[in-house]
Amino acid sequence: MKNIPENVENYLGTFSKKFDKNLVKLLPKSQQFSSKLFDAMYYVIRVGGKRLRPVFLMEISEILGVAKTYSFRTAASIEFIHCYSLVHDDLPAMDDDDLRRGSPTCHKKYDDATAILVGDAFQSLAFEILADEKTHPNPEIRCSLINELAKSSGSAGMVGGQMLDLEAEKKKLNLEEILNLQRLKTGELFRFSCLASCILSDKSDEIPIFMDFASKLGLAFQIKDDLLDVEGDEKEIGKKTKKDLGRGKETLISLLGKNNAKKKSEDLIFDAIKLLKPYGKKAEKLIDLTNFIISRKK
Ligand code: GRG
Repeated sequence: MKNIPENVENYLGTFSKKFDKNLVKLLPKSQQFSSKLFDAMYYVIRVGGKRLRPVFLMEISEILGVAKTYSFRTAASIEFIHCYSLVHDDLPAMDDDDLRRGSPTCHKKYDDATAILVGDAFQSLAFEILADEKTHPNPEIRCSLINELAKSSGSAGMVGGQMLDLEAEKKKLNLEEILNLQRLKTGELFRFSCLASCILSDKSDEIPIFMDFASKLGLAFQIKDDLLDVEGDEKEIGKKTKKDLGRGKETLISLLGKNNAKKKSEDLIFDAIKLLKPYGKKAEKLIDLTNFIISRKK
């Protein structure tokens, strides 16, 4: 395994340490606004996370020959959107969670209003980063990134998926409806991670391959997330488990059964990796990360 110290988990640990150090530098300076808001934004970043969307974006970008500064800034924008979604998702009006990434959720540590504003500020910051010419000198590329991130995270993307998820508490969904919900809520941000690398490299020929890769990756990630919710260790995962079960919500596990769901996730990862074969040795790290999506314990 070239360039991967010991195993993927170690590699991800090293990646996220370096990534977070630079991510913090993109936060606006606290002297310019409320220090409480800054502290809460900093808190959310500091409690960590696996940084999966950034690592996929940066690895695919490396394969496609994108400069690291460009891929890092774009990866930062997707992580800020992801962080905003988690902070808002944890609020009492949504999932009402006390624990995230093993630490008190933002609204528990601060308060609901601050958590709402943290999410809002992260969202604005993500687009501010993409609009800056440091992200790419070509304005058409920057515009395309902004457009795609808006679509992935908005009403026809993550926010739309979250709305369907909230509505799912009151009605039973069938498999097709669940797949659509998950594609929007979770899959869309993974789609952006893979698409953004193609946009940054200006290699539109690669888009169909990486869009196919992203849809398989996103669904496999979601199945694993559902499996962890059913059988994962609360302490290790760092958040409350068995929530969907408790609310009587249909999931891919309840509809497919645990074994079929597991098999489905393995098949998806197998097929996703097959798509990377043409990239040869250059894709070794990406293949390891793709396998990690279903081997992870949190
Ligand atoms: C509130 C607009 C809005 C959207 C919320 C992301 C989301 C939509 C809800 C989170 C609930 C959830 C558990 C979704 C399943 C997939 C998911 C996003 C899991 C968390 O992602 P990880 O495992 O988290 O990458 P870390 O903490 O590692 O960053």
